[in-house]
Amino acid sequence: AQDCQVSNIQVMQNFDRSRYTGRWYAVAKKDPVGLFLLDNVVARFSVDESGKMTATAHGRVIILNNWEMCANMFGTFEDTPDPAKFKMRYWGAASYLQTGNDDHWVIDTDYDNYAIHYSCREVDLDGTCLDGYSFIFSRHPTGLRPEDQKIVTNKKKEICFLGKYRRVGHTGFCESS
Ligand code: DAO
Repeated sequence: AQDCQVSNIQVMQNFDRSRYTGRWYAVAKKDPVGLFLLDNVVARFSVDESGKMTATAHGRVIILNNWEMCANMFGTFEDTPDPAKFKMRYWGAASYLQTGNDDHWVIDTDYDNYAIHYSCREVDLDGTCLDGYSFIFSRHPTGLRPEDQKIVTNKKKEICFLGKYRRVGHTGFCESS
């Protein structure tokens, strides 16, 4: 099932962006080269009047060598022919934060408990992902429910990121700002 070709990765069927809205807590992350968001990552998705998906996110970051702060980020999503695949343009509330334009794919979600996100920034010559990142999101700050863990592990395998995730902690660092 998994040949690790980015073009063969299965995404969520009939993705429903309105059911995806609201708060998601990142509970695990596979980092890209030059990681940015460290922990305390919470994303909030919305759908505007015209039906476009947008998001805000915050997370702890370390910038300029050693300055720890809470980054407030914004994202807008451009639709593609696949309803679960978006192009995400993102930027920070402050000019020194990261900006970019990444793929943003929803691999799987039950909308109420878990979601698996995937983004490959650079596809290798052999069609596999050379530089990518992925968030495992939960609706619950405490983490994934035991019954969702097996599904998530299988999907990590399918996107060829199994074993590459680290846990994302929530200590309240970004709650005051
Ligand atoms: O943390 O290393 C990284 C890469 C993540 C970059 C994207 C951050 C901004 C996201 C904004 C909207 C939401 C999901």
